[in-house]
Parts: sequence; C-alpha cells; structure tokens
Amino acid sequence: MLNQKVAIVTGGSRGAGKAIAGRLAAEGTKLAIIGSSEQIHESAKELTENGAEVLSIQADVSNEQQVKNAFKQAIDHYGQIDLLVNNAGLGFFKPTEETTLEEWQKVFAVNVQGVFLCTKEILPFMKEKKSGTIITISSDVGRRTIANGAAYTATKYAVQGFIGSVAQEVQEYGIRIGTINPGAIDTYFADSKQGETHKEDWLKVNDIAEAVCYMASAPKHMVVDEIMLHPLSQEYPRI
Ligand code: NJP
Repeated sequence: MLNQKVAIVTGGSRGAGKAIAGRLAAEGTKLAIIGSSEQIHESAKELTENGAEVLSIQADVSNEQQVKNAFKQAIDHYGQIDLLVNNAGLGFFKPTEETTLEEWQKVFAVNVQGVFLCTKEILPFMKEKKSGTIITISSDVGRRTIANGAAYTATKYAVQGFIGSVAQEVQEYGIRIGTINPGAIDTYFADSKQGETHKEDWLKVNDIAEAVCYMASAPKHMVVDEIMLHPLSQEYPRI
C-alpha cells in the first residue's frame, strides 16, 4: 500500500524521524527528508546506500520561506506527495520559573509553528488531489500534563488542538489526519544520546516507525485518528 508512494518526513536526520524514513523506504516509499542541520544529507546518504530513493533538504521547519522552498523542491522533484510526517520537534524539561522567554518561543516555533507551516504548505496540493495523509508525532503530554515540562507540554496540547481542527476542515477532501502520541522514546531528544542505559526500557524508534506505517497504510475508507503508546515501565495515568 505504501509502495511507490511519496512521503515528506521532517526531522529525518536522526531519532524517530530517521527510523520512520527507513521503515517507509523499506515499504517502497520515495522520500523527501527535512532537517535544519547538515546531518540531513548524511542521513539521506545512509538511506540511499540501503536502496531508498531520498531527496534531502536542509530547512528549518519554523521558517516560513524555508518551508515554502523545501516543499516546492519536494513537489517539483516527485510531482506527487502522498504523506507528510510532521516529526521534527525539540524539548527541554525544567521548572517554569527557570524557563526563559527565548526557550518558550523556540519550542513553540519548532513544535507548533513548524507543524502549522508544513501542514499549511501541503494542504493545497492534497486538496487538489483529493487525497493524502498527514501524520504528526505529538506526545503523550499532548493528552496529560507533567511537572517540569510545562513549555513542552503546552506545545503538544497546541498540536493536538491544531491537528483536530484541521482534520475536520479537510475530511471532505479525502485527506486523513492523525497523531501519534508516544511516551519516552530512546532518541537524541532533549540533548540526550540514543542507547543510554537508563533508556533500556523506553520505546524504540522502530516502535514509532511501525505506528506510522500502520496509520499510513490504513484502508482508504478508514482514518486512524490517534495512536497512544508508552513504555510498559512508564507511569501513565489513564484518562
Ligand atoms: O528527537 P531527536 P526525537 N527544523 O532530537 C529535527 C517527539 N517525542 O526523534 O534539525 C527542522 O532525536 C532534528 O534535526 P536537526 C518529539 O517531540 C519524543 O525523539 O538537524 N528539523 C532531528 O532530526 C518530536 O516531535 C519523545 O537538529 C528540526 C529531529 O528533529 C518527535 O518525537 C517523547 C528542527 C529530532 O530528533 C521526534 O523527536 C515524546 C527544525 N527547526 C514525543 N529542530 C522522546 N524522545 O522521548 C529539530 O512524547 N529538528
């Protein structure tokens, strides 16, 4: 079902995004991957060596002009975009009184404005085609709150609200929109390293890639609105 489709994956240079790109490529999906640092080209090289068709684009998802250029490049290159995975994101965890305005603005710029800009850029294209899937990697803290992560939590609640509204706007165009809300994943998130011993029981990047694949390959008459997943070891209050 994903064979010969084309996907844009933001934050494809490492962590969950890189795994999502690799998993989609294994299904035969052609890729445009976006990241703000040069590492995006290294990631594309690796994926290409494993047989994937990949266009790497260095762009900051919070910058409107860079997003416009990146999406134009991807659309011009492939002439088709079937799937957008809004995955790029960042986080930091500290008490609110220690959070600077600059940090607050930065995390909103990438996690919320980035999702807005990328979604906005692809919607006219998908509306015209009357098809497309947009999957956003949000968080379990888009549905529950935690201490010492208020700014990050606020961004993911904002993402849930934004995505929920957009899903209703575009339903009539055959566009399917969902969020994946993971708990702790073993990545490079919040300036950490993948593979650290305290993360042994955390979700693995392939768990997220698997969820994306499931959501993206749902039959045409079905929308998977939301997938929540968290490590069995993680405390998780049920709603
Ligand atoms: O993080 P990490 P994850 N423009 O740091 C890119 C959510 N999540 O894989 O730009 C474009 O390994 C960055 O590349 P670069 C989380 O909120 C995670 O864990 O070159 N790209 C890199 O490729 C996020 O939405 C956990 O630095 C930008 C990627 O984003 C998603 O999972 C828990 C960018 C980040 O890779 C993937 O994060 C949870 C920009 N401005 C939700 N800024 C968790 N890890 O525990 C960053 O609930 N990137």
